[in-house]
Amino acid sequence: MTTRAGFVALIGEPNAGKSTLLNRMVGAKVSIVTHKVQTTRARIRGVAMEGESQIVFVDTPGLFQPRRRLDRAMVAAAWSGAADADVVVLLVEAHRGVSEGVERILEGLVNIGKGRKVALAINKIDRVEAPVLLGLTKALNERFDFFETFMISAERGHGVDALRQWLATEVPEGPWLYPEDQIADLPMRMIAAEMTREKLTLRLHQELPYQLTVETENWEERDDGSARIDQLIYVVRDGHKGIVLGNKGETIKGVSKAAREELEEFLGRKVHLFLQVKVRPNWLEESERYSEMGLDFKDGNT
Ligand SMILES: Nc1nc2c(ncn2[C@@H]2O[C@H](COP(=O)(O)OP(=O)(O)O)[C@@H](O)[C@H]2O)c(=O)[nH]1
Ligand SMILES: [Mg+2]
Repeated sequence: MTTRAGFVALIGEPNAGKSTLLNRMVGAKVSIVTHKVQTTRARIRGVAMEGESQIVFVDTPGLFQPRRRLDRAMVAAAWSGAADADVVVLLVEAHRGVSEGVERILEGLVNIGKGRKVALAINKIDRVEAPVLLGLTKALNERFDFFETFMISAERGHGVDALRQWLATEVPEGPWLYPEDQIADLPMRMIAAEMTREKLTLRLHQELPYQLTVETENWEERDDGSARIDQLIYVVRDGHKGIVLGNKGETIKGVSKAAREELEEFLGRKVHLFLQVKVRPNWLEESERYSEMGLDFKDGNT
């Protein structure tokens, strides 16, 4: 029996549905998802098995025109995720079509795509009528020589099996890269921090979610089988701290409860979650914060 294993990078504009697709492929929520752009900050790997093939999906931050240091580091992580992969899947939103952002990614793909299979996945097909899909498939394939085109709904699961089956035949022959039962290669403390960041992102508005970060400070296994997890939320301003806490602490309480419930489900045991908010005006310029997120600080240099 020949086994196969390889890396598949999911790239696309922010909000294209990359993290949703990764979670569906893996069958568990390893990458956080919100309706806001730039939710994913680091490269997150999720492992899926298909027959004798092990497909390691690499979720990447969205590709967009970066402005801040964090943006630049995120975009660099996304492109290098693609450059390291055996197969690249570009996700394009069916209802948005060939946007300016997609045009720019196609230009970037010309370099990355050499000697590498690049497939197109038109996502969110649940949002458009069939004729739109045909036009879009044609338009995109005229601009780039895609190996295959798939039409999917990452959220509803349409077309996802066909994509996974195709990928299983495209990853190179070789031994599996991870134990069969492993679904992600992100440290648990980072997954836990991401869960809290997701809940914050869902509850806070405008720029605030982009100007905060969450780190797991302490993780203690207790004798009764539960875990005590302490996390720090870094914000850049005093005013932000007040907003994160909310009136009478309502906001942080809601965040803490939602994050704890999700963690308990993920871990299958009881969790005591303690959140603390700290004002740290310069965290976006601190290299340690980047390494905590799995990003390269230097990539943010101009
Ligand atoms: N209608 C629809 N929405 C989707 C689909 N896939 C993802 N989404 C939504 O698109 C938003 C962005 O998804 P996410 O996976 O975070 O995108 P990412 O930024 O590319 O990782 C979320 O609100 C998802 O629920 C889909 O197939 N159909
Ligand atoms: Mg994402």
